[in-house]
Order: sequence, then C-alpha cells, then structure tokens
Amino acid sequence: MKIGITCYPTYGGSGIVATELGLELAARGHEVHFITYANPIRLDPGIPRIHYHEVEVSAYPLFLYPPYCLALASRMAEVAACYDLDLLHVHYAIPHSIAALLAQQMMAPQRRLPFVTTLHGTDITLVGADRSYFPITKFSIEKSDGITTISNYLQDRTADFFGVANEIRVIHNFVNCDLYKPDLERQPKEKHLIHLSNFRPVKRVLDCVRILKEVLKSTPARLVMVGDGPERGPAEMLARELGIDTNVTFLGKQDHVERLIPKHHVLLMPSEMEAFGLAALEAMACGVPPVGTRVGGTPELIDDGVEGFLEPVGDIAAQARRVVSLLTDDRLYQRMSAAARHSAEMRYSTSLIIPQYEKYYQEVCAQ
Ligand code: GMT
Repeated sequence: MKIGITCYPTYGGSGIVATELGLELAARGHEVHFITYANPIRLDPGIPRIHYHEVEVSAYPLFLYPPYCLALASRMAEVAACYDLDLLHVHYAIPHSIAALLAQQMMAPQRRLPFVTTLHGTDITLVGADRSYFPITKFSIEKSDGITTISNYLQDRTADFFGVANEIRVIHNFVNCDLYKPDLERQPKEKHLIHLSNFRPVKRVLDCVRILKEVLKSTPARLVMVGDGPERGPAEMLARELGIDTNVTFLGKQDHVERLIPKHHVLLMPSEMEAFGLAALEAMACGVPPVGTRVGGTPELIDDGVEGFLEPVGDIAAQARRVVSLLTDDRLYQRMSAAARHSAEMRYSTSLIIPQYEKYYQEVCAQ
C-alpha cells in the first residue's frame, strides 16, 4: 500500500509510535510518506520506500497564529495526488485529523482518500478534555474513516467522554524486540535507575528525584533522566535542594534509547496519567522492570508484581520501596526481568502488532 503518515515529529510517544510504524511498514514492502513539519525523530535518511515531505508554514504579517492545519491539509492533498496514496494515517487527533478531513474533501472530486486517526492519550485526556477543543476533537473522531486507540483504557475513555458511536479499534503500542533487548554485559555492581519522557507535568518528573532520595536511604543508586521539557529545570533544582545532584544525570534528548535503556536496572514512570506507557514497554523488552503508577492503561501493560510494580500516583515511599526491593533482591530481579521481556515479546512485538494495522488499513480502504 501507499500510506501517508502524519504525527508530531518531536519527542513524545505518539511521534515515536508513528515513526516506528512507518519504518516497520516500509520494511514489509509498503511505500510510506511522512508528511510533517520536521523530519521525525528516529527516522534516519536513505531508508528504502520511506519518503519525507516537509510542511512549510509561511509567515505573513497578518497571521498572529500561522495556520499550520491548513498548510498541512494542502500538503497532504498534494502528496496524496502526486504519489497516489491509498490512505492517510494521522497520529494525535488535533489538528492532524481535521487536516486529513480537509485533504480528503480536496481530493473528493477525483477519488476517495480515506484516513485513519490513532488516538494516543493526551489528545483525549488533556487536549480533548479542554473546553475549547472538545467539539472539534469529537467531530474529528466522528469524521475519521477509522479510529484506533493504543489501549482498552483509552478506547473506553474516548467512547464514554465523547459519546461517539464509531467503532474504535484497539491496537496496542508495539516494540521491536530485536532492537530493544537485554544487555548481557550490563555492569552488575552500580545500580542505575532510568526515566524517559518529554518532561511534561503529566509525567511527574520531580517524583523521580524524590524516589531516588528515598532509595538512597537504604541502598546506593544513580538516576539517569532522558528527555527534555518544562519540568527539567525544576527537577534539576530539586536534586540540588535535596543534596543528591551528584547522583542524578540529565542527558537531555537522546535518539538511540534502545542502547541506553538496557544499561539500567529499573525504569521509573511515576506519571499522573498514562494511556499505555510506551517507555515502560521499551524497558520491559530490554528486561528492565518498570516501577510506575496504577493509572490509565498501565495495568494493561504491566502485570503488577510479575513484570514490574504499580503504586498510587504520588506515593513516593511505596514506589521507592519497590525500587529498593528490585535493587537488593537478586532473585526477585531476575524473575521480574525475565517476565517483563517475555511479556513484551509475546504480547507487543512488532510481528504481532504491525499486521493488525495492515489489516485495519485494508478494512478501511474496502469500506
Ligand atoms: O506523554 C507522552 O509521552 C506523549 C504522548 C503523546 O501522545 O505523544 O504519549 C502518549 O502516547 C504514547 C504512545 O502511544 C503512550 O504510550 C503514552 O502512554 C501516552 N501518554 C500519556 O497518555 C500521558
């Protein structure tokens, strides 16, 4: 098939899923066209059957807010016509879904251009819940030819909150288990925790620093923070205030997290909300057990006490206790690490999930 993919190309779970989906589809022989305002992260140049079309948003003195959605719709229609795309697949409802709807209408005199929208989390739980975006998010869901969510939790929440009647197909996040795998040469001595996110308030990044402070009361450890965003500065300040800044490293944005994660022992994911928890899935594939919060779709991903631990949001003491148990009880650690890897391979590997997208595309095109 010839598929146009649009996402936020910066750091964030939805962009990562969209990019890796495109790469996997291209590897399976499909022609993939990324239509985005920047080259998506994790997309190296020169990959066969992958094309990148930049969306340029012209500045004009009259535009206080440059109309990105319109520029995107124009580019989508242009690429669809030039490359004879079979469908568009947009990730994150706003504004991508509305741009796809416009592109579809622009193409309508010539032919049908169906589009699939994948909902990832904050597009529903935060942006969609905002009064100013609620009606347009609901409309975009109703007008999509296909809607997928990345967890059962998000499916239920979307149906309940927006009261939409469309079928919502659940296609979970996936991980390439050949790329994300345990590091058999990891240094066993020094214990390293890792956190990966876009450092938004929903991630409760400061809790990672507080958890480390608790952990250090009973066992030595280091914390590596990967990513960047508004909570990075406050987290760095908190580490200094708590006197543990020499135990915390802020690496900023990193492209090859599959090389970093396996060098660590435990992943921290203390989020306020997580529609699924892609970072935890990537860690599990590397045999790194996650300690996270029982919110949204995380219980679908992490079998609590078997593949990692889930505790209440903001309960620093409970999360720290779980981390300490993993760092100090080698048998527990080995058992949980193996179970985490096994679950990633058996339930969320690319070979299981990508065919679900291919099948869904065929259904949507055949409608
Ligand atoms: O908050 C993020 O990590 C970014 C956000 C996004 O939409 O870019 O991530 C969401 O999508 C991921 C991939 O589908 C999910 O695994 C995350 O759980 C989800 N984040 C939230 O719901 C907060």
